[in-house]
Amino acid sequence: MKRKDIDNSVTVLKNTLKNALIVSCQPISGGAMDDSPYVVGFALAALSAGAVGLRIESARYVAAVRAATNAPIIGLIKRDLDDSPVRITPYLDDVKALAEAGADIIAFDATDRERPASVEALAQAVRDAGKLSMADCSCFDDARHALAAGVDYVGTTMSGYTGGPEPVDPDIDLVTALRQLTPNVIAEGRIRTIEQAQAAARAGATCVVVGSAITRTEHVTAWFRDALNEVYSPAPVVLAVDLGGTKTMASLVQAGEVLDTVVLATDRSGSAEGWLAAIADAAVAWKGRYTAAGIAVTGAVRNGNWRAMNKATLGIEGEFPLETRATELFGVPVVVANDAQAAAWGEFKATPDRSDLVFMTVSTGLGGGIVSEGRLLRGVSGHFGQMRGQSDDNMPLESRLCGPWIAAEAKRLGHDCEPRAVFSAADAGEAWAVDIVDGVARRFARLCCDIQLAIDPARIVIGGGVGLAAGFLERVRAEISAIGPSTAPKLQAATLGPKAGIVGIADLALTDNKK
Ligand code: ADP
Ligand code: BMX
Repeated sequence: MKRKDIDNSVTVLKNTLKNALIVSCQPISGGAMDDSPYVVGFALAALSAGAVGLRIESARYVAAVRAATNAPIIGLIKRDLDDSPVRITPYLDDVKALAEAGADIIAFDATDRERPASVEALAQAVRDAGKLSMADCSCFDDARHALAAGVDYVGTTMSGYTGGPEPVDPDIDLVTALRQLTPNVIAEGRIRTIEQAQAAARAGATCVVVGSAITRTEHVTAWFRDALNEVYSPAPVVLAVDLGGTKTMASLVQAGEVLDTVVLATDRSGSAEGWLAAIADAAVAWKGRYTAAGIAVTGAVRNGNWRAMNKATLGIEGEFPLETRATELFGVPVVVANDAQAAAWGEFKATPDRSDLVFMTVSTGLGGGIVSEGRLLRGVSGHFGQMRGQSDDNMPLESRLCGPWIAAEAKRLGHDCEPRAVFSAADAGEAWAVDIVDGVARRFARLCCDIQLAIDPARIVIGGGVGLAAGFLERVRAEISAIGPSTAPKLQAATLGPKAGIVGIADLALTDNKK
């Protein structure tokens, strides 16, 4: 074709795609629809109902669809490479194959990641083949880079797919952002509903690509199946309790979601029977709504029995038959566990990260839990606050690390206040408070480094009233870097905050049948 004819056909193509619906016809690899007749069928059905363009994966399917229609085709090739996370049209030869198969526009991954061919080289290869290019971007910077390399369209296709949990909703904000760079923005990725497609168009997309919601029968079927399951067989509701040395939380939890919560002060002069009665009282309005209960408690739990490791944290007398008494009281099957172990499990289940973790709560006492190779360790494991260190006074570490010590130390220095106020004073730079808080942070940092040496977890997750107090983690990190990098753990604040124990014990209540 002559230059002028090419320019004309590009203008016609760009005008055709303006304000258009493009349907992506990509069967699930190896699925029942993964064959040319189905792909062609979906493509022709979509075109017959008003789609203007198609997005088609693989040279084979592009050729098959091209033989059946003259409609614009965005072609791409997906590959799973060993040495690069880039999947969409990674090679220059892929561009050639798609052009020869009849694609009008060639889409490729334009993310800033390890890749076999650069964005510049791919954009040039598409131009050399006389086709238009679509850069599948994950963010604003990808698009800016791709446009500088001369691409014709930028798409939001890769947003949410370059790390971290996959979002559910489309990235409409990215459409808006890319419009600052060019009018040639294609909205693509997780557009499942009519409203989402309209939102993308309103945000300024020149055209909108819809895939799974139209052409992946397996996905759409699963959406409906899951929605119906919620009605026909809803997840069980659990009464979840987290009984600590200072406060007691009781919640109704369903599928990891906390539906309702009450918080009471733990009566430190009370008894196990009294604490259970207070919980039953607080939860009386929920009777009939839950079918199982999980009770996480400060102290050691073995074979359903409960006892104190440190009576200063909570004075549980002797060995209390917690599981038996709670089952009688609540009238449903009950699972019991240590509070910090339950929180470790809650944190493990809260994110898709399956790496080993140690959880530590710095609260009335200092408790902990270990999840190793997907399994929660039980017994007294994780009771780091009970370790004695190398001091000669035989005091457990927690006796100089937690809320009660902070309050006692403040009082000794003439400041009769709660730990929360000590933290505020430290933030305001009051020397006495800085000394207390930094001392706690230093001792806790040493403990974290020792745990790293003992277990080498991928992460140490911190919770508890003191652990989550504003500025505490930063101080601990500073102390850790002073100790040295070779033992430095990766510290994270609990994703679930103070609800880690509640969510964890709710899950254990349904899944834990070994005691
Ligand atoms: P429990 O030990 O009952 O599980 P918490 O995790 O709330 O309860 O820990 C209670 C301890 O944490 C108390 O000593 C309390 O004073 C202290 N604490 C609670 N909130 C804060 C805060 N925002 N800043 C500092 N200390 C706090
Ligand atoms: C203590 C110990 C642990 C508990 C931890 C945190 C008792 C009563 N408790 O080390 O079992 O996990 O405190 O408990 O011996 P909390 O009350 O501070 O949340």
